[in-house]
Amino acid sequence: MKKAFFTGVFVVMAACGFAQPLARETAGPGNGSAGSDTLTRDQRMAWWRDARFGMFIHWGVYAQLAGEYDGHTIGKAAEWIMNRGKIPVAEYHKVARQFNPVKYDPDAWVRMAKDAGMKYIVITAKHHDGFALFGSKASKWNVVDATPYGKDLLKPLVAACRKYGMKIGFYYSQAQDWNNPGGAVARKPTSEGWANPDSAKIDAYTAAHSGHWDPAQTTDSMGDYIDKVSVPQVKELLTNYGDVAVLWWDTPTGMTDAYAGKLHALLALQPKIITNDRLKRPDFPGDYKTPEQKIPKLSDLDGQDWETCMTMNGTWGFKASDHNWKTPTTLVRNLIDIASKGGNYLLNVGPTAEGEFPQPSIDALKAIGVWMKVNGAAIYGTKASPLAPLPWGRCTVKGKVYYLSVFDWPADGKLVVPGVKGEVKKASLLAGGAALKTASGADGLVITVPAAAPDAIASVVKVELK
Ligand code: H79
Repeated sequence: MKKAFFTGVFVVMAACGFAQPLARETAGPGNGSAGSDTLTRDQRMAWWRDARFGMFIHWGVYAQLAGEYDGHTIGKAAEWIMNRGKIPVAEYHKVARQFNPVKYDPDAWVRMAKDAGMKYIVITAKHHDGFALFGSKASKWNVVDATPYGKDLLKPLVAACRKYGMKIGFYYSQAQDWNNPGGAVARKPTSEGWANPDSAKIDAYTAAHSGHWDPAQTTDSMGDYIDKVSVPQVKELLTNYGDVAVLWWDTPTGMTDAYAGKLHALLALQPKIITNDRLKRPDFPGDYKTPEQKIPKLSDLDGQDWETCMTMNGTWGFKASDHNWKTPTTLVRNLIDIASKGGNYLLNVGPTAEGEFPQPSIDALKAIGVWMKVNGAAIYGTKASPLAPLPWGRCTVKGKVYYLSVFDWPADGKLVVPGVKGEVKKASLLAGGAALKTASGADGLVITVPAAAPDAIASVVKVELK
């Protein structure tokens, strides 16, 4: 009883900005020692380190535009269209009045993620366009109040995640917001692919107002925006949806330690939550690093947890004209490469405005799932390779077991693995389970493999040491 009372007081104090929450091991400035009932970072991170593979979902009003405005294709990333096209606030709001995702089937979404072998989902609760996918009392610019659909999009997704044992996390653009007044703008708007007739006027305004392009964006200060929108909405997200596994901040433009402290304090509402490193640099490092659209080189890794987020084509939000899809082979090999370096893969889907995954994403998820069903042991709960880089593929380890994912199958039937120390108990193929002969040669362990690769994407040889 006593403990619960103190925790309650603590949360209220923290949420009011009186105190930094001390209930986290990895916090911002001024964080003291952790309380006795506090989970350590290792405890909070355990599921995530085992998971290795998650789904990012970028969804919002921009999906309605699908990369096109006024008959023109704008910019590269479709979720940036409002900024890249200098679209006025009132015009963008009109787009929301068409957003009606009647084909939204969160149960099917979660099943597709699960069948692909993904263990968590992170969805854009609010992207830089400020549009909340949830009912919010802090701003009318949300799906319930601003669209004909009129229903919270997160609630049923959270319910489906619970049903299928999927962890759910929220992406929240805490600083950048192009619709709620006072929100920051990280990059000057442009007319990429489209000449906005009001460009000259807009450019003059932009130059004088830190990148904003519409007076409606600057009727409040950033401090007011943080207090009136960002903090209350994060509080809503961490209060109204049960357990939230991840809070994924993005673009800390204009953040101060004071703003970040107010947002960070809210994490006390979810003692098990983990966060990325984008709340504010450098004093709020969060729990893991977030290389975007790239897989780090071994030499760039420093022992910290990390997650590569990546698109399946070239855009996060749905873009009708982007057909530049990565092949299943690339996606699976990316996942293996990432696991072999000890990271996670957060692979994006950008649903349409109607609420459907694009068919190429569905197909890719299915193909990944086929591989994962046979070879998932080489990914889940594994650690980075202790071996020097291998010319034919990648390695992950789990205790005394090595998983060798072979991209380039040896033509001579001999897979040479330098650097394996210890006696082999058993070597086998994950596909089919056939046992393989091993011998120790001058260049390392030599495994005799069948003439043809069992899997054109990657064949996994499991080596158990004594
Ligand atoms: O949500 C996704 C991106 O929209 C977001 N982070 C991922 C997870 C992001 N925000 N800012 N940035 C990434 C970096 C800025 C990229 C930009 Fe651009 C380069 C903005 C304008 C030029 C990418 C390319 C977006 C539009 C064109």
